[in-house]
Amino acid sequence: MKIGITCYPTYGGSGVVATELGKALAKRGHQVHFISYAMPMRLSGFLENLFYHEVEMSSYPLFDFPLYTLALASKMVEVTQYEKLDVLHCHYAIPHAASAFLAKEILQSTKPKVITTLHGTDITLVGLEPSFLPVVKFAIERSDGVTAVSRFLREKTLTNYGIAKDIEVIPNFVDTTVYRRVPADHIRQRYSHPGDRILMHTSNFRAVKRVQDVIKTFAEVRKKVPSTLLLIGDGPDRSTCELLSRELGLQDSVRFLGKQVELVELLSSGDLFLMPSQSESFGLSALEAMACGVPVISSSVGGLPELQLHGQTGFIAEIGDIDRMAKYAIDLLLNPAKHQVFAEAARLRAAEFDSSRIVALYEQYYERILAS
Ligand code: GMT
Repeated sequence: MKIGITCYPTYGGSGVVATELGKALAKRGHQVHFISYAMPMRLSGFLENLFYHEVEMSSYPLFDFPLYTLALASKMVEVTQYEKLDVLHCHYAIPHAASAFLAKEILQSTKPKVITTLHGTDITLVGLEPSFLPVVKFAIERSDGVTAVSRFLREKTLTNYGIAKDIEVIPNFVDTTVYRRVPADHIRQRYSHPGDRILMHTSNFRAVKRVQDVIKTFAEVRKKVPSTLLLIGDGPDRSTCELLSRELGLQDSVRFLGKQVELVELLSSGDLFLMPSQSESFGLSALEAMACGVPVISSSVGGLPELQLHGQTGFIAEIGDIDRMAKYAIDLLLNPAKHQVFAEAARLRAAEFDSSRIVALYEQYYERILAS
């Protein structure tokens, strides 16, 4: 197949899923064309069957705001025409699905099938704003195929937008041959004190991630267990979090590592992964941690309970219940045998979301939509 993929190229789960999917499809012999305003973060190096088309944005005095939706639609038209794409696969509905609809309307003879994958806040937050809602609803309804990354997100889409449409649930995935526990003593030595247990969190530090709860939970854990907290990523809440760590006197044990591309060794140094999000349609970073044998303490929101199993791969608590999250963390960290059982269960659970299985589901879905 010839597949066009559009995603946000920067840090963020939807871009990661789109890029890993494109790479996996290219390895399986499909021709994959990424169409975006910048090279997706995980798309470095030469890969056979993989192409990148940059959406050029011209500036013009009249345009106070960049007209990305239109420029993207034009690029989709161009690439579809010249590369004879079968499918335009949009990750994150806003604005990609609307651009794809426009592109398809413009293309007369070479109409590709448009598939939209819903990831999270495109449905649960931004998409609900009055300035976007009608367009998001329309673009979803007019896509030839729609997938969601969890059952939670499918239900939210159907109810929040009053849409009557078949939405296929295809969960996120991880390559467990890459994401596995590797030696990481050098990371422990570099960032923590001898004998410390390592708690970990990776995110884009947006309010929805509740990174302050990570720090507050860690503060409780540290009263009982010598430990270090590694915070990976960057975003709007980082300064507040750095301030909070200092206020709590934790500046020597909370380490801010910023944005990182190579996560496997870092995750492999972890004993526990914390994800106390306000909203989380899937929780890809928790899955990556689980694949590296790290049990997860998470909130109970969205698709998280579809991924991690309470009392087996980690524990689930109500949003904001710092005391309970700390209690669960302390329980696991003070019981090495129990921790080991959870770590193995986390890895086994992650294997159920291995890319080899999930990428095949996307392939089958493309075939089904192309035949419709
Ligand atoms: O929806 C977002 O906030 C952005 C999106 C992203 O691009 O990072 O994250 C969502 O998609 C990920 C990949 O499918 C999921 O793992 C995240 O749970 C989801 N984020 C939220 O629902 C907050």
